[in-house]
Amino acid sequence: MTIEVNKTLLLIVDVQNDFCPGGALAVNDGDKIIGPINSLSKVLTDCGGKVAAVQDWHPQNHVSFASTHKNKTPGETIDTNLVKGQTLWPDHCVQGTGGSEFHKDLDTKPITWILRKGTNPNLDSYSAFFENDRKTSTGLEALVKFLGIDTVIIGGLATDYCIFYSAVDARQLGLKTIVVTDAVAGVNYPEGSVEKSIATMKAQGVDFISSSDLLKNIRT
Ligand code: VGL
Ligand code: ZN
Repeated sequence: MTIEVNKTLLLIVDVQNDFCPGGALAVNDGDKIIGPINSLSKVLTDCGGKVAAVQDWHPQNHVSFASTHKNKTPGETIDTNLVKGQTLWPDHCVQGTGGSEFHKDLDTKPITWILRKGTNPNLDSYSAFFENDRKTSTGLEALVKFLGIDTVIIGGLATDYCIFYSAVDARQLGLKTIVVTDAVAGVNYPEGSVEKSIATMKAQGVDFISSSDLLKNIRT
């Protein structure tokens, strides 16, 4: 795998307290991905690559929170004005709360851009590129184009939601897309969704590689 580092963007997705052990929407071993991400972001920036981080950043009473709706519990699905089949979650990543902060172990020094998504009270956004109506842009596409990026490397949480939608959208935008296997972890709700999402990403041309193998390619 050859990578032109100066056209490469590392996208660090939702490495926030609420998605890590002890958080409101904790992903199993969600904090284990931080070491590999820190190594990658350091090496990439040292070699002329670029790093952006994404934060899930919801207002209180967000449409994706079960608590916003009458008689709904997390895991249920609803049709909203804008989205058919929106999954409902526990309250998480509420703007300005500790749960929405980056995990303390994430090295934020190499991060140039921080993009917040899911800020519209009436519309969720799993993807870093397009919100859940699948047409409202977060602005990341414009940044990527402006910077002349042709490759995105993706790590973070969660494999079957924000990683999945971000990776599929990146492919749709014509970008070479690499998901780092030890730099992602999944919710796996419903059961089997991690496996299913990986199969779909592969079918869309997303590449999967371990951080150690990727680092070898970057350094040479
Ligand atoms: C996510 C569910 C709800 C994610 C965000 O980061 O994958 N999942 N909001
Ligand atoms: Zn969310």
